[in-house]
Amino acid sequence: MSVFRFSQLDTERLERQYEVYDISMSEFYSQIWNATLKDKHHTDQAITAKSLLGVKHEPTFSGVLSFMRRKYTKDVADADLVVWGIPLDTSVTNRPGARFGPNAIRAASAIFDLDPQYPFQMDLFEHLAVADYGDCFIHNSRVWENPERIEQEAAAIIAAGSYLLSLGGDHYVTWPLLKAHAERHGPLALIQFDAHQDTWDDDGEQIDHGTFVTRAVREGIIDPDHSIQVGIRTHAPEDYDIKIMYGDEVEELSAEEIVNQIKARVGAMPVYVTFDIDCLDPAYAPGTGTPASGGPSTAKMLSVLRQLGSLNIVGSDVVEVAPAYDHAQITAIAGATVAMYMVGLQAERKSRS
Ligand SMILES: [Mn+2]
Repeated sequence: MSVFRFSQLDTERLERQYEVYDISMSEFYSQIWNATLKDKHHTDQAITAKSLLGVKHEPTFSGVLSFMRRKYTKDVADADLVVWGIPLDTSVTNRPGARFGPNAIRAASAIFDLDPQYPFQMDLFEHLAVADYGDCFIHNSRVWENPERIEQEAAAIIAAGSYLLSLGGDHYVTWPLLKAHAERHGPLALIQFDAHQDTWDDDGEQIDHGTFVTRAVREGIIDPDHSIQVGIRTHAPEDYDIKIMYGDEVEELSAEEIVNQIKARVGAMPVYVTFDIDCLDPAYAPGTGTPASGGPSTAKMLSVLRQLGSLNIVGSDVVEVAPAYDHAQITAIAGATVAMYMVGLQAERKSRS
């Protein structure tokens, strides 16, 4: 029987601090179920949780939805990792709707219940304190004010020492996020999972979801020599010497071979990971603004992501989930799983430190 370690079970019934203990899966389930069944207040932990640590269990089909039942709070002084929604979708070229992405991802993340999360085989929140910071205020008409608001609020979260995991929104949001991260870490390597290069021309003022890479290169925010794009299925006029792994290469290579190329490119630099959900084939992510056929499967890209833990990842985002075009939450679940993996990599890093 496999044995998992749990601690800090944050329930009313198990309120006292648990010693770290080793129990079997069946013991664990019976303990937490017994506690849950006896406690009629054991719901809505997005607002009732007392700690940012510990696995949170409640029925997957009910309750206030935060990302993975993390506590909603603006007080993130003690948070190792902050999840933040940026519901901006005014810069798409085709289908709008990614403003509903953050809450679609939160809703889909309810399926990550009390289990030790596959494939990490651990309670991701045993040592990693994670808060859901809610959403950035996005003005629907004073749209020119939104970029600075995103950048300033992101910078404040990062300055407090937290790892920031942002949920888009369209891919414009990565631009102010990259700037905020570079303020703290200096020039960054970029790993971009995407069907599109996002290297279209930009006059420096437009708010566009296809130009963040252009701006980041021109302003020295990212180092092209250490940056890589994975899954590209379109041609933009510029590549800025960023390494491109096209969709057909990604199809031919194994996940391990893709990982080796990513690691060789990034090296020891601080790296930002942006995951545009349209990197995945529309079969795996129909609910997005600019779908492109010929992309990889969710399984393959998760396998790649899983193997990036040795890199110095300093921030990340998941963008372009647009639930109005989704079916059966396929895309939202994929987005939530990508985000969960990003949390998992940081949980492993915290455990190692
Ligand atoms: Mn993109």
